[in-house]
Amino acid sequence: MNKMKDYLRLYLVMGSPNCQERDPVEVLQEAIDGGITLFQYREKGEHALTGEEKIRLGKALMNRCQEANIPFIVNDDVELALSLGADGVHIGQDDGTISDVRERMTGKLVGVSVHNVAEALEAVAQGVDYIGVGPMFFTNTKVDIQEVQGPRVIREIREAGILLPIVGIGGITLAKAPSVLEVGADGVAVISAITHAESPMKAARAFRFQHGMADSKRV
Ligand code: TZP
Ligand code: IFP
Ligand code: MG
Repeated sequence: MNKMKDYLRLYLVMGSPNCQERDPVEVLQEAIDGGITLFQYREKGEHALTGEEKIRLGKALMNRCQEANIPFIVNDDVELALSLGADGVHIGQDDGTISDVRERMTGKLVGVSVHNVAEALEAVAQGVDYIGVGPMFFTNTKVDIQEVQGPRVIREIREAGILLPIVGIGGITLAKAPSVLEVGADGVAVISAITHAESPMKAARAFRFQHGMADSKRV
């Protein structure tokens, strides 16, 4: 569990639609060089790749993660996660029952999106490895988002006695990251703060060196 908490420190979530004109493999490599600690392949939204192309990009991104010893998680798609040999999968509340996914991903990481204490308690009961709580702040990156609840939900989840590794997500910038960590998150998950940065490497590095996020292990 402590290892999972370390992995959540700076979690990059990304797919080709988040990279505009840039090569996603290059964006990921820069982010790795800047110190991300976990990666989720989320190929979603307008112009998202499908079929063979989605698989091919997934393999290329997974290779970079493996070279850097960073776990590679697939969003939503259990089949893809299993066929690629990914380290885990991240699912939403509507992506099949957690227990079914937990069973199919034996020995792998399973993360779940939660929005309140009740969903967090259910995730604990189902034996997930971590929960993603969001959206913390307003974001344009995901269209079907739930209501913005702010870091308060994470505080409530911690106050309910839940010790599970937690990452906050949604509209998190360098300036807002401390408010997410302060309420008990183990790390922050970001898309645009890194993928839209002029230098994804410098953006990642800035998060890592911010108060409470730097450690002696990497970078
Ligand atoms: N889930 C909740 S908010 C979000 C996802 C995938 C998008 C986060 O993107 P950004 O650019 O970091 O706000
Ligand atoms: N949280 C996370 C994570 N990923 C998602 N894709 C999501 C919510 C909708 F960062 F992994 F926790
Ligand atoms: Mg989903």
